[in-house]
Amino acid sequence: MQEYKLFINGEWISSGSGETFDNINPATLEPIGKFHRATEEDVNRAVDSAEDAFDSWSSTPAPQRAMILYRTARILEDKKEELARLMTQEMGKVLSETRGDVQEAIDITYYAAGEGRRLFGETTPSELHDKFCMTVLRPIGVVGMITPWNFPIAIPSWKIMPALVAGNTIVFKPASDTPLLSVELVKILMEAGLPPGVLNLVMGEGSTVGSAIVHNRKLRSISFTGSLETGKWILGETSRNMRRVSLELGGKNPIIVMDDAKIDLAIDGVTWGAFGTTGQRCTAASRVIVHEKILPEFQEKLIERTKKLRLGNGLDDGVDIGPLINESQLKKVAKYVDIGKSEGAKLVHGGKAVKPLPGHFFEPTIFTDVTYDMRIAQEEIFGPVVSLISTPGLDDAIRIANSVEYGLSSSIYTENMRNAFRAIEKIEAGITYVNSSTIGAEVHLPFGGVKSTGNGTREAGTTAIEEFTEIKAVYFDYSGKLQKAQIDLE
Ligand code: UN1
Repeated sequence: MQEYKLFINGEWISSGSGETFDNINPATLEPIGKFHRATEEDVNRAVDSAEDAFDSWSSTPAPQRAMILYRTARILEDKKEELARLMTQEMGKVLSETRGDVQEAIDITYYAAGEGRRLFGETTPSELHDKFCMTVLRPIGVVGMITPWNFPIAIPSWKIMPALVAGNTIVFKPASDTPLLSVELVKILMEAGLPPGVLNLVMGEGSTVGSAIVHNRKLRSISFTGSLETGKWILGETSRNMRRVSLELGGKNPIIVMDDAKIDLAIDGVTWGAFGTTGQRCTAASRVIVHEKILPEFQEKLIERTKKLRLGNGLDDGVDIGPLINESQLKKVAKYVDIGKSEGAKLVHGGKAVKPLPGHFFEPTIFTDVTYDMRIAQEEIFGPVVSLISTPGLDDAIRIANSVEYGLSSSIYTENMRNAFRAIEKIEAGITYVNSSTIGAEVHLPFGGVKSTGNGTREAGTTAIEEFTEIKAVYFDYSGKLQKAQIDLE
């Protein structure tokens, strides 16, 4: 079986312990490769190599850094199909979605490359004579990145590309369920001309490798996408040594369907939002808050549509839903189905693990008669389980939408402008869609959420650069004499 090593200081090297872990295809349970498991010393070596590379990389003019990203984007385009196929084998989601994942990486790479000629600061008059004020952006330094398995190339690219164009150097740990696409991404960046040491790849579990990243004080910033539990742990651990932390955590994203909505359009959106990526997106639609007047019709149509979805290997034509990523996710989803039943929700479709292939498949599952406070309507399941909640009207629907700990994505289906704008104004979330599902964020808009979804940062969009730069205020006095701000005012 093929072995994949760590990438430190421009070289593929074996882990210090020589240990490896297997990467398994979640549909077939066939092994994909052996990946080197980094030790704490390996992580520290990666950080030192990024630190050594920082001076030269951060001094390279940003438009020249950007040229490497333009080349990267073009290679990603050439390899889109190959990468998508590898991703389906590694992660399980269907080919049309893995193509989308690679496209998202291409999009953010071009977008970040464009920022190379746009790292704008501000200029402003001084309150004093013969003095000029401005802001400039500086890179943060060596940054650590820890990424999830559900978007194996898009999410690493959201972080890596803006960080690189801004002049940072990187230590990057992908999820241990999907390290292959990260290896491929690193190879592509190197082929595009990234100097050694600028990007270092360490692989392995969060409890060891992730922890070594979080505890290495030379890292000036940690960017993490993953679970709320791990996010809280990272914040706690880093609070003792004052570092920047950006967290993108969970979601319990609602779709409100009003009685004036186009029902078939809403059914399309709910099916895609709840069962796309087998429900394994932080933006997945897991609660559908439906106006009571249309609930019976909506429910019937949703069940009818869901029955048509085919589970299987994401590489095969006609398959709509791939497997869950691993055994522990399968158990978690099954546990939540039991919780839903015991809370008194009505299971009207799905609810079981199935075996079209040896892997971790779970039927798309619909619960009705769900109340807003049940655990299945409050906690992130990260699987193909959707809860239908009845509502008498918009104010109540918005209250339910806001009743959870998270606030990432949200959506409303309505033909009434007033309802739409009220939802935009009142729903507590980082993203609100009108008449489309909760998933499908585009890279040139900020991505992130409120409440426990994060700590206030946003990725992508113009905020992508904010996440990876520091602002310096510059005062340039050309008066030739001491001038005191706030005092020498006339
Ligand atoms: C995630 O689930 O962590 O908007 C990211 C979307 C995708 C990104 C999802 N573009 O669903």
